[in-house]
Amino acid sequence: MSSLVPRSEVPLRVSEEVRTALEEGRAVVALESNVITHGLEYPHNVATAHQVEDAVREGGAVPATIGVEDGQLLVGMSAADIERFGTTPGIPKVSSRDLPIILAHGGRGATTVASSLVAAELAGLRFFASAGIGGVHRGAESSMDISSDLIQFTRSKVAVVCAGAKSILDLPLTLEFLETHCVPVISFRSDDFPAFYCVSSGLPSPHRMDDEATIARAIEQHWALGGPGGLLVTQPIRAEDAIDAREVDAVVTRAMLGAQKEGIRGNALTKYLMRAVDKATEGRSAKANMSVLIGTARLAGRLATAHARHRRERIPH
Ligand code: PSU
Ligand code: MN
Repeated sequence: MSSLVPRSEVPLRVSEEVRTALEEGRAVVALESNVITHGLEYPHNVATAHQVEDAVREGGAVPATIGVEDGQLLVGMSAADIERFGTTPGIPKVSSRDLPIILAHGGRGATTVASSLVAAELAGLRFFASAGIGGVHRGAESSMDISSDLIQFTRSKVAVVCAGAKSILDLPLTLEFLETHCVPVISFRSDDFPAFYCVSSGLPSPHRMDDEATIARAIEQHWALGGPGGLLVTQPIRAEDAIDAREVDAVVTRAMLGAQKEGIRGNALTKYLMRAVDKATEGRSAKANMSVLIGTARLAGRLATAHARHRRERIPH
């Protein structure tokens, strides 16, 4: 269907491999590029981006890393694209509302969860994997800092697999927001909502499911019921790679004060807080980061595969 609908004004460049997979009804998983430019340092960023793509393949799906270059939305960045993004300083973080501007300028940008979902949906992708999503920030009662990732979940029909969100955010408020906006949250083989570095945020998850086929059915039902947006599927970090929750909490609380003093706010805050946690936990957070990215990518690959199978079985050739 998508090839018959003219997407005239959107400069979308879908890689050969991704296009073929979609045409054949095979599973594809979208990935963001902001984590390459802003989440990790070179050369870990590039190495990790490849490991994440490999993990999607292990799950049985085709990876599609998303970014913006020459005013085009890239869906399925090549190894050369990833290397360029990973080594070029100053590539801006581009969220949903920045997309039209960067496309009009013919520019380049690293996509966040939100803007990656926009591109993924346009290309016909149904799955996306990320380590941690943006959410409601601590102190949002006065700063009103709520990531557009959450808004985009209500708009893009893409299932998002993640390890929850970092406790740099207000996780209870993030869950409240998702409930208010009718975004289903399913935790894979866990009773708790995870907190990125930590197996549990201490908050119960709204729903638990233990097998991929049931989750694939729930995703399909969400859309069959007319759900206009996505769902969140969480998987916690492996226990052996986790960092103690009290330790992360203490660091974040200190970093929040630092940010206040230095006047860091808005879209620079996420990176500032993440760097503070990285510094305070030394090598452990980088290791945890990789573990989370790879784990969620692999699960997203498996879920996308289960979902593609579910669709094939329902729609006879
Ligand atoms: N949380 C993480 N790691 C990240 C981000 C969030 O644990 O890399 C990035 C993602 O790209 C996410 C974005 O989409 O930050 C959210 O930024 P903001 O809060 O400014 O919307
Ligand atoms: Mn923000």
